[in-house]
Amino acid sequence: MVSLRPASSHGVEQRPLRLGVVLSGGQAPGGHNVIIGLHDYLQRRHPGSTLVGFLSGPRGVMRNDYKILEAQELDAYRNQGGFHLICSGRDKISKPEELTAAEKTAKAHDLDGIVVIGGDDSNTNAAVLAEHFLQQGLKTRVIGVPKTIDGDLKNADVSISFGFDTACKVYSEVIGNIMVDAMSAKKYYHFIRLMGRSASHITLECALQTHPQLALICEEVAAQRWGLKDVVRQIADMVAQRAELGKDFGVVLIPEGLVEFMHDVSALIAELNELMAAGVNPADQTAVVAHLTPESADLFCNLPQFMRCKLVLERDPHGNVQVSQIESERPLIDLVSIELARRKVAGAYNGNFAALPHFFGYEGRCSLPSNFDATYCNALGQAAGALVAGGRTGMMATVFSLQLHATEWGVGGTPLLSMMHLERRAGCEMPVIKKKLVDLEGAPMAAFAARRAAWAAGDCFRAPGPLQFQPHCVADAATITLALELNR
Ligand code: FBP
Repeated sequence: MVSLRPASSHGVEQRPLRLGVVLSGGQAPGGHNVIIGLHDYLQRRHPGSTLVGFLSGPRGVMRNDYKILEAQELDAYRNQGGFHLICSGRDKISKPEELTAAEKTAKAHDLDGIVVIGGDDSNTNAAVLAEHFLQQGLKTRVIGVPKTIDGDLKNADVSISFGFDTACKVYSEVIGNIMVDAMSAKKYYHFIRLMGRSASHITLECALQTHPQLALICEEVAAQRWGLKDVVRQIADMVAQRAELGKDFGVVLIPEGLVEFMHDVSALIAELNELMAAGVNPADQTAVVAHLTPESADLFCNLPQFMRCKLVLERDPHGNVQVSQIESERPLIDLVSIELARRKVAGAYNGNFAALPHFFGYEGRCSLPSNFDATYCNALGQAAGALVAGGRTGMMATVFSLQLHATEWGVGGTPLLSMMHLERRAGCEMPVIKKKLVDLEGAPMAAFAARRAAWAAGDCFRAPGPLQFQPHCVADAATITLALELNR
């Protein structure tokens, strides 16, 4: 890890630099501020520099599709949501011909560096690119910036990826509104699926913010080896317990990645991944079933048709199942309904169960950034610029001491290689940046576990309201997750 310190201009090389920047993967609030922070850094420290924005993600680097980013245009994007200044994409730069195309682009612009703003997969790409440029003797440095609302790109040196803070606050606002409605009407259970591909950080933070009746945490589901039936039983137990108290309403939070963590469904997905990598046509469900183990075939056939279709959807370019398109809240409602009907017949449940499905995902990814994300992103952009100027490559820009006021934050960089491990993707072992899942022994989980029984039985709803309306101290503060993790 390196840490950056302010230097006086005296003795520091101030020659103009030529830098490229690319947004990669899903949107996250604050992305524009990273680019603006980078631009501000260049203008201040290396006047006359050029910033090349590659369009539509890594594809723009490979095709040399770009625009030059100037102060006047950038000003209109300061503190705005979205990635529409240069847009993003999920392409990978990994095959030899793709690396050669990126190399050609770097040479064409005579780039001193490229800043890759992305999540774990995109930063894996950044590491590969940095290595390739070094091997080819290019002067172009590659620096990553930790982006993803999922909050799973973190480690000892990276406290949180940008976008997590804003997305959680936006989701918490709407969850809070739904809770107030549930408490007013007293007739519905709301099943709310929340974005976050694998890890349940978003669901956990939203639970800490809003106090739902039940929040499933994927990492706990995996640790307990719960299957689909166990999850359904958990939810039905809570509904039955509340029915005894005369309450037929509440809110259940479901992490988007749940399907990949229930042991039976995850075994099925792993088998499907191998079949698809081996060339079995996913559209031919008879052929698919013929190749599955009896347990997985049984589960697959008992899933609703729409879910079967989603499970065999083409994987994204990084080999991931597209969980955002799997509406797991719908079959869960159906299965809980069936379980409660069974209990009713057995005389073990006497309530009325009416449930509504919701999905909160894309609307949280492009919101105006919170004060925290806006400031954090600007600092990340400046750090990335300083790392390139300092001749570093294969590093991720970092900002530390985030639990303190922004004036006391520090900036630096940490090697991308130190974050990698081997993972099975598209049928083979690949070195990728390791996702940080929820730590079941960590402070946020402990805080949730200590309160969830009370939240299940009681009506302890909390509606935090829009982040723009919160008093300054709240809007500036980071998430409860970060406060619990860093303020120990
Ligand atoms: P990144 O990891 O690229 O930041 O993307 C995160 C995410 O928002 C996930 O939470 C979600 O599952 C996925 O993107 C949706 O992807 P897409 O935009 O391709 O539908």
